[in-house]
Amino acid sequence: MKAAVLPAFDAPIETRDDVEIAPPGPGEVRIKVMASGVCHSDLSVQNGTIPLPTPIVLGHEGSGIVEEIGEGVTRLAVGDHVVLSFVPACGECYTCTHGQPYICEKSAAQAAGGLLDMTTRLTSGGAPLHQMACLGTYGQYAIVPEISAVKIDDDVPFEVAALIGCGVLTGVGAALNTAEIRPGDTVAVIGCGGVGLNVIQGAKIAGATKIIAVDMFESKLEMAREFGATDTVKADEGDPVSAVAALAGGRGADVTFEVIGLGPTIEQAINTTRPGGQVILVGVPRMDVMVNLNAAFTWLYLAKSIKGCWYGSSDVYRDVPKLLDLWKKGELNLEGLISKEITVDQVNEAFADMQAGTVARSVIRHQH
Ligand code: PAD
Ligand code: ZN
Repeated sequence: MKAAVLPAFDAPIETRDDVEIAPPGPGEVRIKVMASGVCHSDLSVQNGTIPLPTPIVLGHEGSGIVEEIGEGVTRLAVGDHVVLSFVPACGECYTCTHGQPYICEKSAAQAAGGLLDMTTRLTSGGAPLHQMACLGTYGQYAIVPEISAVKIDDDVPFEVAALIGCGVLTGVGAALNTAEIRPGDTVAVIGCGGVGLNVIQGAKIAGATKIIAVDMFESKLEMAREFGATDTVKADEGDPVSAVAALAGGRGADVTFEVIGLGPTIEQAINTTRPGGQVILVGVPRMDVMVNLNAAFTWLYLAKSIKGCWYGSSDVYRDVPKLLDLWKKGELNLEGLISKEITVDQVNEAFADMQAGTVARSVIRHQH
């Protein structure tokens, strides 16, 4: 089969035709991957921000059709259409049974670049090929754990379903699950890419009446307005912290989301939040990024709370149907996130477009 492969850290993506795929093992399913979004986290594997073993099939925002089921699979059947979840959620471990399936204990295996038993089902040129997030949606087919796929209705377009798998669950979930936004709140969103735009539309659904979008690119600020931002701040023109404060009654935002993953913008997010407000960290920083905070002022006298947001604090079995419902009612704009449909050979261009700020999302349509 054909797959876009990251051969080594910092190397360009290459399309390989010789990828062999093993049959699904117990608890696994074979997916015919139909569509995959290109997310910044894929690029972050290439540049070492998210360290994973190589060579690896990237892609963790996908949708497809179940083609074959392994022994003991009960949740899924051949022919089911699915959204792929970049965190497997077993429903049985300590964190799953404590309302935190987005950090399911089984997901720790993902760091090895394989499936739950830490081995991969892919080879290329006779050598093992890793799979990102137990998925690898830049491949035409994938073997994934049963607990990494959520059945959806057959009438949902695959490119829409793919985006749910990461950007929408993460961004909308950050606003609806991780944060506690109250009707009438002022919200700031720093970073308006594929994930940040979803934070913006989630904040609008949560009832925020002032949504301040911050980005380096005017093109992104325009998209932000389409997704519900009421005010915009161009990050490289003056100090974004005072610009947000001025728009937020001089006191700062009730809730600020950082959706980039850089030390300086994480500090900006903390400083643009009003005393007593919430800071939600969504962007994935490099492993060596440290934040130096004044303990007395940040937490104590100013009573700010800082929350990490992994996968929008989502329960995929609850939230995938919920988000699709919101989309069907016209409250979530998913088609508008798709700036470009591409083939699997065009991932390098999609990474370049993402960095140039010209796309919300590029979506790969696999040919079979
Ligand atoms: P993206 O590249 O589409 O968007 C990032 C945006 O940030 C772009 O619009 C940039 O112009 C903007 N930006 C960059 N630097 C600055 C700056 N200094 N000031 C203001 N704006 C700036 O990425 P994305 O939306 O796909 O992903 C965003 C982050 O979220 C990234 O770190 C990714 O790894 C992370 C992510 N987190 C989770 C999670 O579960 N927490 C899930 C998926 C993605
Ligand atoms: Zn992602």
